[in-house]
Amino acid sequence: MLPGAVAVPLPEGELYLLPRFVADSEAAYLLDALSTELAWTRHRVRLFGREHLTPRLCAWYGDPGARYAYSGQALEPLPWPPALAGLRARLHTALGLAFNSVLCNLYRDGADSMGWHSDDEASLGPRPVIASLSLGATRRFALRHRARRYRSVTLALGNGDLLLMTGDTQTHWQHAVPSTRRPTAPRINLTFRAVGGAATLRK
Ligand SMILES: O=C(O)CCC(=O)C(=O)O
Ligand SMILES: [Mn+2]
Repeated sequence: MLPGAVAVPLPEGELYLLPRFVADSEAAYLLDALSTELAWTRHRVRLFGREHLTPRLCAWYGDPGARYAYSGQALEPLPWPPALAGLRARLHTALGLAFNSVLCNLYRDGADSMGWHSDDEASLGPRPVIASLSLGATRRFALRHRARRYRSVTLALGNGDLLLMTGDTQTHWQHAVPSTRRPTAPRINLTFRAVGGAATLRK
């Protein structure tokens, strides 16, 4: 078992939560630093044949060549800034996970969101391991089974929490971060990925 991980029961999927993987004060510092230092932009995505801008800000970092095919477009990664390189190294040391890229999402307030999707791009391999680190405001993270055979699952992801999605999760489940009308402070989520499918989970 991964040190500090809580298994979240998910039929036909595999989900682990590591609450406060990053301590409060460091998470607050990272939120601040990454908010200003990363190259935030709204990505263009293709949904049902139409182009949209993401309802949040995004940035894509990684090793050279870790190109990410994302909703109809291929993104070339920017080189690792020190703060993201440090987190990637920590995931490797603490959990034995080797990632070559990270998709960063900035939810400026409750109106920013992420629609239903699975991270099932071919470039991530068949049973990808995705490590998702949350910084800042707590937001609802919802999962629904694609064939609707099981009840939806909702988690509250708070400052410093790390969520690992692996096994068949991306094959059978979709996830989303819904918008909310409640006054909501900014949140950054970093989803570390292995383009080429290299990360394995040590249990
Ligand atoms: O913000 C989150 O917690 C989810 C992000 C996500 O699903 C993604 O980047 O693919
Ligand atoms: Mn996702």
